[in-house]
This record gives sequence, structure tokens and C-alpha cells, in this order.
Amino acid sequence: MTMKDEAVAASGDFSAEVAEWVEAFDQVVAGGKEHGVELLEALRLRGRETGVVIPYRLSTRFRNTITPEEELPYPGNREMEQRIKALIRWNAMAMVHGQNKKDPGIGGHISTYSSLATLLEVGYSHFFRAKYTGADGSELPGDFIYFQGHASPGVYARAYLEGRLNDDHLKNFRHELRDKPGLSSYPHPWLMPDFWNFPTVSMGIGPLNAIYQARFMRYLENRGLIEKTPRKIWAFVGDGETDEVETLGAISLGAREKLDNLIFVVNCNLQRLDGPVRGNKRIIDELEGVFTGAGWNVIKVIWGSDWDPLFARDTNGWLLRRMEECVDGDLQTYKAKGGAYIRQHFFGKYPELLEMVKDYSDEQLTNLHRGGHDPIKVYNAYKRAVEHKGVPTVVLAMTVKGYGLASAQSRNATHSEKKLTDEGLAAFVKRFNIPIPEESAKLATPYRPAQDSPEMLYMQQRRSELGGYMPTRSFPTVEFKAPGLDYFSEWMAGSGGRAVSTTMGYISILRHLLKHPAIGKQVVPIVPDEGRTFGLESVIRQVGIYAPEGQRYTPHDKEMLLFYREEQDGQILEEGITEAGSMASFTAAGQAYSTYKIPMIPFYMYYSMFGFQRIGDLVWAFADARCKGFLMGGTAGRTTMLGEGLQHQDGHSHLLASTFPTCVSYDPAYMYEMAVVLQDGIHRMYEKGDDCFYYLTMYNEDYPMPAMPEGAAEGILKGIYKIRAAASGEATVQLFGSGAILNEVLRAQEILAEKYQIAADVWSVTSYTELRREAIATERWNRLHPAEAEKKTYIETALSGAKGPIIAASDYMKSLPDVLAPWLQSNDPNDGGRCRLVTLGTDGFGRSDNRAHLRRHFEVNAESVVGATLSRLAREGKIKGKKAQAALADLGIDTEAKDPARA
Ligand SMILES: Cc1ncc(C[n+]2csc(CCOP(=O)(O)OP(=O)(O)O)c2C)c(N)n1
Ligand SMILES: [Mg+2]
Repeated sequence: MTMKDEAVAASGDFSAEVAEWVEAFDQVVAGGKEHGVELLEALRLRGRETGVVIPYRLSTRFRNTITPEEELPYPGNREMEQRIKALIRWNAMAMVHGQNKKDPGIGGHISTYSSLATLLEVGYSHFFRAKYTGADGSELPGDFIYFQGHASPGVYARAYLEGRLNDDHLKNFRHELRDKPGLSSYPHPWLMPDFWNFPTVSMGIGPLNAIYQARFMRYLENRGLIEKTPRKIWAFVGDGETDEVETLGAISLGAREKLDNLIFVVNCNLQRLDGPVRGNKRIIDELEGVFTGAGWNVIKVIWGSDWDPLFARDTNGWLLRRMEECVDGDLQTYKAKGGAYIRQHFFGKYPELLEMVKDYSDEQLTNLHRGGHDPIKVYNAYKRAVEHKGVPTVVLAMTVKGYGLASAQSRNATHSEKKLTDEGLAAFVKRFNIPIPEESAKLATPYRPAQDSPEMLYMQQRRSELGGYMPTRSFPTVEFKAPGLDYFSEWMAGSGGRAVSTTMGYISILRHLLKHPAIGKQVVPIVPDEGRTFGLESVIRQVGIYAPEGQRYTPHDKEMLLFYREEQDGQILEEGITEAGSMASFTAAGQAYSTYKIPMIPFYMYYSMFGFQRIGDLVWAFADARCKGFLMGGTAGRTTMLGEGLQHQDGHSHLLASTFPTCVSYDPAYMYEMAVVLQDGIHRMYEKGDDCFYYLTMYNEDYPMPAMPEGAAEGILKGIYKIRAAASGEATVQLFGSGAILNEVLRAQEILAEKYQIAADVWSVTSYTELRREAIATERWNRLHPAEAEKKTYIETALSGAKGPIIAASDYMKSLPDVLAPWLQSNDPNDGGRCRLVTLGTDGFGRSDNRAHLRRHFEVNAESVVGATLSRLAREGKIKGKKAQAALADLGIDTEAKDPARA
């Protein structure tokens, strides 16, 4: 082999013999690319026939997917766009810098946006449509954009230039609690409800939600609820962010469901917070392989146009070879160190390359652009992406973190950079031609040219042609009439002695709601492969499972009444085993009232154990996005869910639910309780317009459902009502029960009366969390108005006149009833000043066993409630201690058993 052959072979072009074959291939391709594809396909088949195992590579050479010859000319005014972009860069940086000078430590980011600016600006000038026009001329929602959260300063800076935000906004970036309007740190619809749509800042949440948003858009289209448009969902993703399982974990759905309405743009600045994303490898190669393998259309935008002449001269492949020798760590060092270093260490490795750049100054070498900073390359990539049919597209764009920030560029610490020096500011102004005097530069004063300046007119014209400003969030009041309580009368009346579970009851309510003539079509049942666990078969038969391709096979159970029915316009989102994906669907549906102007009513039913604790951060973003809907936590309760054991038995989801400010949670025992809550939820969220969502637990224990007692509805919603007063005599004890454990408490009431002649009232507590919310709000008012008459909390009002200790039992941890302890203090001098509340609950890891054993183990069965009552009465001196002790033995309570909280 000659030296040249060796070099060619090393660069991947193989031996001289093979080179001849390659040449022949080139000739075939010269006759049309399709011939090349045909030849390769033929060779692949031949290879298989001859037993040759074909080497399989998912990544291509380290250069742009689109060749310069294939590029279309740029449609915009490059000079204008460059000026606009420079101004946005300046204002974004000035805002963060200024705020950190004023208030050190307030934070913000300048390096992420600096790398993203061109990727966003090409979109703003040529692609992001704020609206579409319907077939009848009506205005339809535009594209959806999921912004990289840390690039928010750039999004604000553009809105400032557009005149949507003023100087006060910029001065109050990250100062949201002042008398002037403020700007939230990141995309938070909760804080800026007419600006941001999609929370993204928790890494991985944006891309995951974007995928399911794209799918939900198709779902609405296929069900005929929205018109088909060329609408796109753009997700801007950090390259470091792709390490989050949420980012890449659902990409196969994109190709499987042919989501060509989805475009990912991965901002490959090769850095994350601490340092390089893949110092020893190349993140772009890795992502190309992952996305290609998942069936996506991959477009690499690695090198800028100023590399094109060098590539053109690179007839022997030295340049590409050198590029492919570099790992991302090298590429960062080159950018950080600049031209002379690049000449010596990059080009200097081979004489051929040094020769290639002999006419280039060091400055020219410093400024050789990466593709993500070149509008022509980015434009062409986006154009292909929006036109690509059949599968989603990912644009892998190489950029520079801290681009233009002089000393901060491509440094490991650049992510956390918040301020520039005076010299840095002056250099920035010079570098980007910002027309402000040096003094203003040093003060980092925001700058907005006159409205009638050519660049401002250009910018406004581009946006007006694309339908308006973005992001904008709107939430028109849509006519919505919630069904009244009478619509649920079947469940108010009780089950007539038939034993059913609240889960079964819920399914029957769901079926009823799906049939509602007005709102039935807006109901979206969502389930992560647990439909059969919840008895969803009848619903599957009724409304079908959404399957964009319909049912291309004959299901084996076709002859059966409840066969597995998939339909192109099916209504159920059967997600497969992905709680995160299901939550993302729930999010897309829960915000449809704003994004699509259609109030969809999602019901996401799942194992309650795999809810908040597994996908809590997604729920947090859901709440931030002002989403609505019902989370239905099935197989709830640590002792009601039997058999499955430790990892399945939920005894704490209500505590977790209480940490979400807009989550309204209930633990209903009976169907009428659930019906009252569902009716109120639909009314409150969709007719009244409250931005909240509901969490209801459902049990799988069968028992007869009673009819609703007269007048119970208010208490059910507030969280407590008396369900059964003592059969005779005035009660000296109060028993609280919730969910399936209410039945144990009712049994305890009977044992107490029959065996120990103690009269107890029983209360159904449907929501400790709502009672606490009301109580702390009332208490706050009292605290802030000491001169006014003290208001009573609802829990105190409800219990007024109710005597004696309170024994509370639920299938949840003791901390749940304990949230009411501050309002259940004793005023009886005889009881030693103890809190009236005695809490029984299911602290500790679950176990596999039947309910009787589980409830005995966790001490929440009727006997334990009776025992706790007697024990407490003994402590209060109302009965003898010895009598209580004997009773415990009589009740079969093992007083020396290991504490279940630690067992
Ligand atoms: C779930 C989560 N974990 C950690 C962080 C903290 N964090 C903020 S930005 C960042 C680095 C982001 O790197 P990359 O995705 O490459 O974006 P870039 O800023 O480089 O564009 C990290 C770790 C976060 N926001 N969310
Ligand atoms: Mg990065």
C-alpha cells in the first residue's frame, strides 16, 4: 500500500481494489441517487445470499447531511436578520448581567442562548407559524415550540424587541414579587399565563412531552376533533439533556406512529453544566445512531459554509479524516483556544492540511463556523425537516456554548457564567455591532432601535407574515356545560346490596360519561397497559383503542363481545407500559383547552403506586402548565391491594398529591362520594374555569355501595361528613374512616357498641388534604387579622359538639390524618391535654398476603380501631387500663408484634 492508500484506508475508504469499486459506485450515483440506492439494496440481498454478514453502522461521516450543491439559497435578508439576532443576543446578555450586578446570586444563563440564537432566529424569521387558516377561513392554532428552558433570556429579549415586553420586565427578570411586572426564570405558564405554553426546564420533560403532544395532535385529527394542518411541534433540546431517559426513552413512538409533525433540534454545543457531554467521543455520532435506529430522519448540521471551500479542496479526504480523529473534548479545546492553536494542533497534524490553510489568518481560523451558527445551513436543514414525510426529523446542530462571549466561549465553566467584565461587555458590543456608546455598554443597558428602523420593520414583517408573536398562550372561554349531579343518579342510589369496587364503579361512570351527547367525545381515557386490571374491557369495546393505522390484523378474540378493538378514531389512549409516556399524553390532553381551544377531559388511570413517586416531576410540569383532568390511582391502599406486595402497595400517594399546589385529591369509600367529586371536578375545571386537577384513589375491594345520605354532598367535597351516628346514646368517641378502611371503621363502631357499650359516631373523611388546605387558609386569615373575630376552620365547624377522642384510620400513612392535628386539640382538662387525634395507618413496606392479614399487620382492621379506642379511653382515665389491656388480648391484637412501620 502506498502512503496515500493507507491514509484512504484509515479514513474509511479501504484498499485500492475497493477504491475501484467505489469509483464504479460513484459513476452509478452520477446517473441518479436512486440508482445508488438500488445498487446498495441489490448488494445487500446478494450479500445475504452469499452468507456475507453486512457491517451495520448507524452513523455516517462527520459532516453535514445536506451537501452545498443541494442547498437552496437563503430566502431572507441576511444582513437584517444578523442585526436583529445581535440585538437579541445583547439584550439577553444585558438582562442577565444587569440583574446579577444588582442582585448577586439571582442567576440566569447567557451561554445556552448564545449557542442557540441562530437555531431559534432562523425559525422565527422563516418557519415558526403562530397560526394556521382553516378550510373555512377560520383561525387555527399555530406551531408549538418547546424552548430549551435555559435559553429563556433570549426568548424574552426577542419579545422585548418585538415590543411585547418593556424595560420593567427586563429589569425584573427573576424578580417576580415586585410592584412592576417580572419575568420568570424559565418557561412557567403558571407564572406567565399569557406567554409561556410548555414548561421545559426540568431536563427531559420538554422532549418527552413534545413527542406525546405530536401524537395527541394526530389523535385529535384522526378523531375529527381538529382540522388537519401542516402544524409542527418543535422541541429544542440540549445535547446534555439527551442523557435524561425521558429525552430518548420514547423516540421510537415518533417513527412508529409516523409523527412527521415533530421536529427535534438538538443544540449540540458539546457541553453540559460541568464539562463536555462526551469528552472522549462525539455526541453527534451517538445521537445519529440512536435516532437513526429509532427510525427518525436525521439531519446533521455540523460545519458552517466557511468550511465548504476547504472541503472542496479536500480531494484526498485528509480534512474529514482529521475531523473524525477529534473527539468532542478536542473540538471544545480548539474553540476555547482559538486560531493559532487550531492551526498548530488541528491542521498542523498533516502537512496537506497545513498547506490547505496557509492563506488563512489565525482570526479566520478562529471564526470558522460551526453549522448551528450558519443561517444557510440551518435554513436548509429546517426546510427539509418540515417537508419530510412519514417520520419525525431530528436536526443535530453543532454550536458553540457561550458563542461570542469571548473568554467564556466553550469553557467548561461557561454554563454558569452570569456576568461579563467591562472589557467583555465592550468586546461584545464591538463583536456584534451594537450601536450603543461605551458607557451604556458598561452599564449593560438594553437597546431597542426605533420602531421604524429597517431592522425592526423587517422583524415585525416576518412575524406578521408568520401569523404573529410566539410564544403566546391564550385560553379563550369556551362554552361548556358540566352535567349536573342528576346525570350520576345511578351511583347516588347505591348498588342495591351488590358488592362492587370503586374501580368497577368508576369504569361504569366512565362509560356513562363517554356516552354523554355533548361532552362524551372530549373524554380521553388513558391507561398504561393496566386496562384489564381496572376492568376496562367494556370501554375498549365501546369506544376502541386509538391506533393511527386502525387494526391491520384480526384479533383472536374478534368473536367475543369484549374483543380488543383498535380503531383509527379510537378514543382510548392505551400507552403500553409507560407511566411517563401516559403522563405526557395526560399533559397534552390536559392543556388542550388552551393549545387547541378544545376542553378535553383526560382520565389517566394507573397503579397509584406508580404515580406521583415515579413521575412526579412530570406532574409538577403538568400543574405548572395549568393542565386539567383526572388522575385515577387504582389498586389503591397498602392493605386493600393484596398479594402484589412491597413495590405495589401504595400507602402514601395522598401525601405526595398534597405537595402539588393545584392538585385536589380525594380518597372516596363509596360510589356516591366518587360521583359527587367527579361531577364537581368537571364543573369546577371546565365550566368554572379553575386551573386545577384531581387525584382520586380507587380500590379493588368489593363491597355493597350505600345510597348517598341526605345532604352529604357538601361534606364530601369539603372532605368530611358524618356517615353513621351512634346507634344509641350520645357518642363519646369519634371514628374517622377513609376509602376501603371506612368499612373497618364502621365494623369497629358496632364492636364498640356491642362488646364494650361505647357509643361512637363514624365520619367519612374523603379528603384530609382539602380539609387541611381550608384550615391553613382560615388560620392564615386569622393570623393576619388579629383584631377581627376569629374564624373557625371547616374541620372545627364540622366537629363542633362532637365529643371525645378521635380515632382515625385509613389505608395510608399516619401522617395523612395527622395533617389535621393542629385543629383537633383537646379542650377537655381530663385527658391530660393530649391531641384528640389517634391515628392508625399503614406506615412501612407492604407485604404479600390477604386483606385480613395485611390489616391486622398494619393495625388498621376493625379490631385495631376498637383497641386504639379503648387504649385511649384508658389513658384518659375513662376506663381502667387493665380492662383495656385485656380487651386487646380479647380482640386478638398481638401487643408485642414488631412495629409494622419498621418491619
Ligand atoms: C432534571 C434536571 N436536572 C438537572 C438540571 C440542572 N441543569 C440545568 S442546565 C444543565 C445543563 C444543560 O446542558 P445541555 O442540555 O447540554 O444544555 P446547554 O445549556 O448546553 O444548551 C443542568 C444539568 C435541570 N435543570 N433539570
Ligand atoms: Mg449542551
